[in-house]
Amino acid sequence: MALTYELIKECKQSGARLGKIHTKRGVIETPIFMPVGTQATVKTMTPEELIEIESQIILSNTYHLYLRPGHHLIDRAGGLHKFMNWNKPILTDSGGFQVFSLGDLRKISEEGVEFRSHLDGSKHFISPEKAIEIQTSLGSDIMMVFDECAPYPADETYVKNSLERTTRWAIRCKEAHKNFENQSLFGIIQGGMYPNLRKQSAEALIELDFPGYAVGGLSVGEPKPLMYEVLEHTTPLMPKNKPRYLMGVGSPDCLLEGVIRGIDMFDCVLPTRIARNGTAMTSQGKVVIKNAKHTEDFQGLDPECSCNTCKNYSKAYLRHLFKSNEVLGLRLLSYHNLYFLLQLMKNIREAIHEDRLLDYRDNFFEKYGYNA
Ligand code: PRF
Ligand code: ZN
Repeated sequence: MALTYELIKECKQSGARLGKIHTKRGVIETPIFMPVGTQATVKTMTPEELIEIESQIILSNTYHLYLRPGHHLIDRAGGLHKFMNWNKPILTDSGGFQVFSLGDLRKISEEGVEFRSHLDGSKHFISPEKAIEIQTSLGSDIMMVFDECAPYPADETYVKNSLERTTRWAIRCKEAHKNFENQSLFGIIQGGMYPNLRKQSAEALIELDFPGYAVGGLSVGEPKPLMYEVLEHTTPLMPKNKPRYLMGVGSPDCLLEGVIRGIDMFDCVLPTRIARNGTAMTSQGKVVIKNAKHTEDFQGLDPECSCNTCKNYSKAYLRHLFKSNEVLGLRLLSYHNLYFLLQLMKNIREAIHEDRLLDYRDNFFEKYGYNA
């Protein structure tokens, strides 16, 4: 068995859980946020810096690495960990979501998805078997089944057909997956915004006995209260003795609300993406660093943050870097935003441990604002 989940404690105030995921590359304390390294790099961050801010696991993408530099090259390099110099766990997404995001450039059939590369327009085909082959070459610790993430809104018939095909694809992924001593394969629950379809998907996948389960198809444009409602229906259907992963979610409010509804793992490009356009997440809410009011503000970004960016650099300096298009600005803000979210998760774990998660959430929102 490549991975086990140890349930340490259930929150007395909510559905939150404290746990540990044991992998061959170390223990992951949950709930956890996973920084995203789509192209075998968490944008602007060295792996040494990721360690410094206590990242426990990162996410990478099958689709992008298959197209460039190619999974065979990464295999020859000794696998993704060695290729990018990251020795802690890596989770790879299957490519399903990325391929489906291509819009006109793709064609879905029972067999798989035909698509054109966003890089050079060349034609490719990814099937469930191919997605497993690629992830096996990459050598990720956790791989994801090849799924379809239905758009929002979508009618019930469409979503039902889509989730049933996703279930058939999950069976094919499981059959293609051979390296289970070293790599764990997670199932992905789909079903859109329909509680009955979420139930159908969860039951079918639980039957297949994956070592972990993700909730896919959320944070695709629906209002946040609806996402919370769907989660409330879905997590109680998921096994207690396995990790639960909410895919593509990473704003502070959604992390808190997700944990409260029983989610253990999250990933999102949000912290690094908004950092590169000059937005910092801070304990007092978002800071838009180019704003003129920071011109002569010689204080750090976040008075409550003890990351290297906040300890050593002023808002005036960071603003200057962004106004001058200096790359150091992107690095310093990415570093802070990731530190901020990882620290938030650490605080959440501590609050669950001490049975005060709901108070922690209320205090957090009071300072941060609800419209995160
Ligand atoms: N499926 C996969 N990856 C994903 C999603 C999904 O539904 C989402 C939805 N938010 C993000 N990433 N495979
Ligand atoms: Zn900071």
